[in-house]
Amino acid sequence: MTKQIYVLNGPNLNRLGKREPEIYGTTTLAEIEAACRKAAGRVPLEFRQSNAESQLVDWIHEAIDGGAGIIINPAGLSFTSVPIMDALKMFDGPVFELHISNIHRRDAVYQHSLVSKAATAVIAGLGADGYATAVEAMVRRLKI
Ligand code: DHK
Repeated sequence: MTKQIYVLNGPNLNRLGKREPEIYGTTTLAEIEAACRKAAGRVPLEFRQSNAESQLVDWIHEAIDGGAGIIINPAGLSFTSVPIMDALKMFDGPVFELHISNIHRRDAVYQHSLVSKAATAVIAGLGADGYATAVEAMVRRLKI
Protein backbone atom coordinates (compact mmCIF):
# COMPACT_ATOMS: atom_id res chain seq x y z
CA MET A 1 0.00 0.00 0.00
CA THR A 2 1.34 3.46 -0.92
CA LYS A 3 2.30 5.30 2.24
CA GLN A 4 0.43 8.56 2.84
CA ILE A 5 1.47 12.17 2.82
CA TYR A 6 0.47 13.84 6.11
CA VAL A 7 -0.57 17.52 6.00
CA LEU A 8 -0.74 18.73 9.61
CA ASN A 9 -2.00 22.11 10.78
CA GLY A 10 -1.54 23.77 14.16
CA PRO A 11 -3.43 26.19 16.38
CA ASN A 12 -5.89 28.77 15.05
CA LEU A 13 -5.62 27.56 11.45
CA ASN A 14 -9.20 26.29 11.72
CA ARG A 15 -10.11 30.02 11.70
CA LEU A 16 -8.56 30.66 8.29
CA GLY A 17 -10.84 32.67 6.03
CA LYS A 18 -11.86 34.98 8.87
CA ARG A 19 -8.56 35.19 10.81
CA GLU A 20 -6.48 38.35 10.06
CA PRO A 21 -7.25 38.22 6.31
CA GLU A 22 -4.67 40.96 5.70
CA ILE A 23 -1.98 38.44 6.79
CA TYR A 24 -3.51 35.01 6.04
CA GLY A 25 -5.88 35.79 3.17
CA THR A 26 -9.50 34.65 2.87
CA THR A 27 -9.02 31.03 1.81
CA THR A 28 -10.55 28.62 4.31
CA LEU A 29 -8.85 25.46 5.62
CA ALA A 30 -11.46 23.35 3.80
CA GLU A 31 -10.51 25.05 0.52
CA ILE A 32 -6.83 24.43 1.28
CA GLU A 33 -7.59 20.75 1.94
CA ALA A 34 -9.37 20.47 -1.43
CA ALA A 35 -6.36 22.06 -3.18
CA CYS A 36 -4.00 19.62 -1.43
CA ARG A 37 -6.08 16.61 -2.47
CA LYS A 38 -6.14 17.86 -6.08
CA ALA A 39 -2.35 18.35 -6.03
CA ALA A 40 -1.81 14.87 -4.56
CA GLY A 41 -3.79 13.16 -7.32
CA ARG A 42 -3.77 9.38 -6.68
CA VAL A 43 -1.33 9.69 -3.74
CA PRO A 44 -3.12 9.05 -0.40
CA LEU A 45 -3.15 12.15 1.79
CA GLU A 46 -4.12 12.74 5.43
CA PHE A 47 -5.18 16.35 6.15
CA ARG A 48 -5.64 17.32 9.80
CA GLN A 49 -5.79 20.34 12.12
CA SER A 50 -5.57 20.65 15.91
CA ASN A 51 -5.20 23.41 18.45
CA ALA A 52 -3.50 20.91 20.78
CA GLU A 53 0.30 20.36 20.79
CA SER A 54 -0.05 16.78 22.11
CA GLN A 55 -2.44 15.87 19.28
CA LEU A 56 0.07 17.11 16.70
CA VAL A 57 2.82 15.06 18.37
CA ASP A 58 0.57 11.96 18.30
CA TRP A 59 -0.13 12.47 14.56
CA ILE A 60 3.60 12.81 13.86
CA HIS A 61 4.14 9.49 15.69
CA GLU A 62 1.41 7.96 13.51
CA ALA A 63 3.24 9.27 10.42
CA ILE A 64 6.54 7.81 11.71
CA ASP A 65 4.89 4.37 11.54
CA GLY A 66 2.90 4.77 8.32
CA GLY A 67 3.70 7.95 6.43
CA ALA A 68 5.89 8.74 3.42
CA GLY A 69 6.20 12.51 3.97
CA ILE A 70 5.05 15.25 6.34
CA ILE A 71 3.95 18.78 5.44
CA ILE A 72 3.39 20.73 8.66
CA ASN A 73 2.22 24.25 9.48
CA PRO A 74 2.81 24.25 13.23
CA ALA A 75 1.53 27.86 13.34
CA GLY A 76 2.39 29.52 16.66
CA LEU A 77 3.90 26.27 18.01
CA SER A 78 6.70 26.67 15.44
CA PHE A 79 8.47 29.05 17.79
CA THR A 80 7.87 27.26 21.11
CA SER A 81 7.41 23.52 20.65
CA VAL A 82 10.44 21.37 21.44
CA PRO A 83 8.11 18.30 21.56
CA ILE A 84 7.03 18.85 17.93
CA MET A 85 10.66 19.42 16.88
CA ASP A 86 11.74 16.26 18.72
CA ALA A 87 8.93 14.19 17.19
CA LEU A 88 9.78 15.37 13.66
CA LYS A 89 13.43 14.43 14.23
CA MET A 90 12.30 10.79 14.56
CA PHE A 91 10.66 10.82 11.10
CA ASP A 92 12.82 9.27 8.34
CA GLY A 93 11.01 10.82 5.37
CA PRO A 94 11.00 14.42 4.06
CA VAL A 95 9.51 17.09 6.33
CA PHE A 96 8.31 20.33 4.72
CA GLU A 97 7.63 23.16 7.20
CA LEU A 98 5.02 25.55 5.81
CA HIS A 99 3.90 29.05 6.76
CA ILE A 100 1.20 30.96 4.88
CA SER A 101 2.91 34.27 5.74
CA ASN A 102 6.58 35.18 5.36
CA ILE A 103 7.51 34.78 9.03
CA HIS A 104 10.96 36.26 8.41
CA ARG A 105 9.59 39.71 7.76
CA ARG A 106 7.13 39.67 10.63
CA ASP A 107 7.57 40.62 14.29
CA ALA A 108 10.60 39.07 16.03
CA VAL A 109 8.39 36.56 17.91
CA TYR A 110 7.67 34.90 14.56
CA GLN A 111 11.21 34.85 13.20
CA HIS A 112 12.93 31.90 14.92
CA SER A 113 11.27 28.55 14.24
CA LEU A 114 12.45 25.59 16.34
CA VAL A 115 10.76 23.27 13.87
CA SER A 116 13.08 24.33 11.05
CA LYS A 117 15.83 22.31 12.74
CA ALA A 118 13.90 19.15 11.88
CA ALA A 119 12.72 20.29 8.44
CA THR A 120 14.03 19.21 5.04
CA ALA A 121 12.63 22.42 3.57
CA VAL A 122 10.70 25.53 4.61
CA ILE A 123 8.01 27.25 2.53
CA ALA A 124 6.85 30.67 3.77
CA GLY A 125 4.99 33.60 2.25
CA LEU A 126 3.23 31.95 -0.69
CA GLY A 127 -0.13 32.38 1.01
CA ALA A 128 -2.63 29.50 0.95
CA ASP A 129 -1.13 28.46 -2.42
CA GLY A 130 1.93 27.29 -0.53
CA TYR A 131 0.07 24.13 0.47
CA ALA A 132 -0.57 22.80 -3.05
CA THR A 133 2.98 23.80 -3.98
CA ALA A 134 4.30 21.80 -1.02
CA VAL A 135 2.21 18.73 -1.95
CA GLU A 136 3.40 18.85 -5.58
CA ALA A 137 7.02 19.11 -4.40
CA MET A 138 6.49 16.25 -1.94
CA VAL A 139 5.03 13.96 -4.62
CA ARG A 140 8.05 14.73 -6.85
CA ARG A 141 10.45 14.22 -3.92
CA LEU A 142 8.87 10.85 -3.07
CA LYS A 143 8.79 9.81 -6.73
CA ILE A 144 5.34 8.23 -6.23
C1 DHK B 1 0.51 30.80 11.24
C2 DHK B 1 0.39 31.22 12.54
O1 DHK B 1 -0.64 30.91 13.26
C3 DHK B 1 1.38 32.09 13.17
O2 DHK B 1 1.51 31.84 14.55
C4 DHK B 1 2.69 31.87 12.48
C5 DHK B 1 1.75 30.94 10.50
C6 DHK B 1 2.58 32.00 10.99
C7 DHK B 1 1.51 31.05 9.02
O3 DHK B 1 1.98 32.03 8.38
O4 DHK B 1 0.90 30.12 8.45
O5 DHK B 1 3.56 32.56 12.87
